[in-house]
Parts: sequence; C-alpha cells; structure tokens
Amino acid sequence: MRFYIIKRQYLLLAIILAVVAVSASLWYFQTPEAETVSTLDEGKTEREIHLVTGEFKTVTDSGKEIESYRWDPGVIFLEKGEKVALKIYGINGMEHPFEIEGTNIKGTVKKGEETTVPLEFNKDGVYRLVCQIHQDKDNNGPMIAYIVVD
Ligand SMILES: [Cu+2]
Repeated sequence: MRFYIIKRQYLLLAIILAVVAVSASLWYFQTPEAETVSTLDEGKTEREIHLVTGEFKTVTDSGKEIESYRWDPGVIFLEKGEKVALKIYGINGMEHPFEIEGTNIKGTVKKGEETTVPLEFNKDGVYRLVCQIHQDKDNNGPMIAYIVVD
C-alpha cells in the first residue's frame, strides 16, 4: 500500500512536470520576437500634449504667504516640423494670457477651460511659453514652460 502511494506521488509529479514543460514550449514557440510598439500613428494623427496650470503656495517663517503659478509639465519635447496640438487646461488661477517667445503665438488659458494651441516649429531650439502676468518671481511666477524642439 505504502509503495503504491509513493508511486502515485511520482506519477503526479511527472504529470505536473510534463504540463509545465509543454506549456513552456508552447509559450516559447508562440511568442513572436519583440517588436517596438508605438501608439503614435505618425503622419496620420496629430500628437497631443497636455498641460495644466498649477500653483505652489506656502507661508514663510515670518508669516508671509508666497505662491507661484506653473505650467505643468514645465518642459515638453517636439520634433522639428512635427505638428502638435498643445492642450492647456486651466486649473489654478483665473486667467493666464501667454505668448511663446520667438513666435507670434499668443492665447489665454482660463480656469475650467481647455485652450488648444497648434504648434509646429521649423527651427531647433528652446522656446519659452511665458505667462504674461506671472512671468517672474515678483509676479507670482515664474510661470514659464520650455518647449524643446530638436
Ligand atoms: Cu499665469
């Protein structure tokens, strides 16, 4: 009886090993070689980049309240000649009139609204997206994002 039980355990182990070996080989032979997968359908769909307006706020040791409005994220990357829809959603701050230095692009981002800015740069460089009322630390800024074109 004891011998029979041991034999059954070996048989079970052998079945488990066989199942594992078969599944591993099936997985091995059915898995295609790794490919670079991109969700970007280049040339067909315009890429979207999303920004929001944010705000840092604190009180100093002397009780002074300081704050800074921000574009978030603060750096975005574009290929030269690439068409991008920059979509900026206004969260903090009532209104942010902005310009992109070195271009004639201007606009305003308002709280609770999304502003779409079509972008296409034909020259490499770092372009600054600057809020005209929060442009530096003395005006609740610096509210500047950097657009890196490469
Ligand atoms: Cu602003």
